[in-house]
Amino acid sequence: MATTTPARYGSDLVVDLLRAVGIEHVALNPGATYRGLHDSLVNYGGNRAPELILTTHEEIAVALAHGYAKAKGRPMAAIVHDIVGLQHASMAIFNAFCDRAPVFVLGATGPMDATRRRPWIDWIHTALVQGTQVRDYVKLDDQPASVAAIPEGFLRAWRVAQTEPQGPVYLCLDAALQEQPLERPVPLPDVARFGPATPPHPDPRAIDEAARRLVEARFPVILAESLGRRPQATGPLCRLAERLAAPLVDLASESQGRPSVPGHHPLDMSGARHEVVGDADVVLALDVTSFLSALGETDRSTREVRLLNEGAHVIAISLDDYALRSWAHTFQSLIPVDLPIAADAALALPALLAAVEDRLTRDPHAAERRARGERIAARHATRREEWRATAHLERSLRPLATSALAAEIWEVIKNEDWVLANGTAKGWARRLWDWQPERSYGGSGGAGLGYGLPAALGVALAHRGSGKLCVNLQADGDLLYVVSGFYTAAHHRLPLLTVMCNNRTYGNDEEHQDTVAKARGRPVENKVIGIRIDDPAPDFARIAQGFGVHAEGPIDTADAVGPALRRALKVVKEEGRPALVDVITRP
Ligand SMILES: Cc1ncc(C[n+]2csc(CCOP(=O)(O)OP(=O)(O)O)c2C)c(N)n1
Repeated sequence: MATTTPARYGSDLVVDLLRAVGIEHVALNPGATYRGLHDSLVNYGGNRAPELILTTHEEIAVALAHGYAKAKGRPMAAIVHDIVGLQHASMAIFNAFCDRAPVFVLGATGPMDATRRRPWIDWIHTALVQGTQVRDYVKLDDQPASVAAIPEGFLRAWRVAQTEPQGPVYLCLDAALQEQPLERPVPLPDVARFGPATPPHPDPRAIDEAARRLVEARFPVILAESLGRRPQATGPLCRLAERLAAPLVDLASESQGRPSVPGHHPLDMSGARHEVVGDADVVLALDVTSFLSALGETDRSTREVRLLNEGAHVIAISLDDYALRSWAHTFQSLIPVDLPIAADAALALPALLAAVEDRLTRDPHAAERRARGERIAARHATRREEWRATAHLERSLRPLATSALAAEIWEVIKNEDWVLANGTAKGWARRLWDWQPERSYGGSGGAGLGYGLPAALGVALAHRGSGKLCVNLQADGDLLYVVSGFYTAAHHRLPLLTVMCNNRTYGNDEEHQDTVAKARGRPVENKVIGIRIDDPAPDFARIAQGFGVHAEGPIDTADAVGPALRRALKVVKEEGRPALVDVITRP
């Protein structure tokens, strides 16, 4: 039912709307273009539901809302000041776009009515149209031109952000409209009637054909990349693989997707694509965009891609075709797909599983299938054994190997109700921990650095009070873009355990400079110039302490990690405060 708002100003109405749709938190960095909204949130809304979360950079505000959306399964809002705040926010908006995370970005502009502008600043900070700055990587941008039009613009953006395929939206609020006194009450629509549409299910005929292909296949392989956007997909995914005796390859850790394959599953062959993809005659790709990474191998020095398998019949289930944009080529390489199915892959899985099970009630290849499953399981077990042995062998290295660090962390957290808010310690968390995909939120999506800490803070905010232990495996280079996120962590008492995987370098680039030097026959030792983060090495423990965060380090032996982590864990669990342990790892 529509209600009438007691709001007195345009920006009060925005608070009513935020509250009506259930947005609990608003991350912000202040700015005069939304002073009206800021006042309304504090003095009209009482700074409760939504509560302000103060960040020191707009990139942090948006990345925090990004992490929150993934952990909570619903959007929070970030408010960014006019042109300049939006420019700072744009990197994080791009990440959220690539990650298909529903982030509700509210912005503001100096009055579009030029007679209402203050000299200088309101002019240089006003654009026509501000949303064009991020239009290529939001699902929708809008700028209501009257107070009466605000509810419609707001609710459309709210709905669009959450409709699959999800993504960030940008709603720009004119400063003059925010500050406009309301002459008469503005009716507030019944927001329950503006929810997102149900996601698309697959065509049953296509599912039946996919089941036929998979059941008749000599060696079917299942690839997943961002399927973990819906944690409920993991159950049917595993059952499908078991029925087919098909290896499961989770591409998430290689490509910043959302994990969906449990690490202990006997058919898990993630990280060993090359061992199975080449033999496949049918490939089932679930929510996969990086087809070339999935089906090919890239030569680091020449950039040449060699396809591991050109003949396999490809069945692809995703909503990618509904998420196309022309500007950034996030759609990636066009590869032949024999059976493309436009549907939410997680929703398609139960139907596909049922169709496969139906066909397998009369399976002439049951014995062969069983033998294949056993072969894959044996290989899976060997790989896990090798990883454990590597971590054990590397334990004495100083500074630490990432394998040994991941093993030490696991010893401390394994009995906790943990979630991994960011990072994987170069994949070692997946290899050594009891890896349950629903406990992990994947990467930035857009590979834009400056994501880890703020997104992890969003995850910690989403889980605050739930008893879950939020862990952030933090790279140093990524952190240095957004290190002031520690202020937000301490100020809002966000219980996050950050462990630095501090290799004191931009490791990925060091590898590239190594590759180029070798290919060109130039001095490899120069690969560290303009790359290493040392001389002086930032002291992350002191930096974090300076923001009011419990911190220890630098630590460079495996033996010292456990005790420091236990002390940090106590701070996080018992005091509900953030803590950091800075561990130096091998470049
Ligand atoms: C905003 C942004 N700037 C630069 C890059 C290029 N880049 C990709 S990986 C990387 C190094 C990252 O270093 P760090 O976060 O310490 O992780 P490491 O590779 O050492 O594990 C850089 C600079 C990027 N992806 N995003």
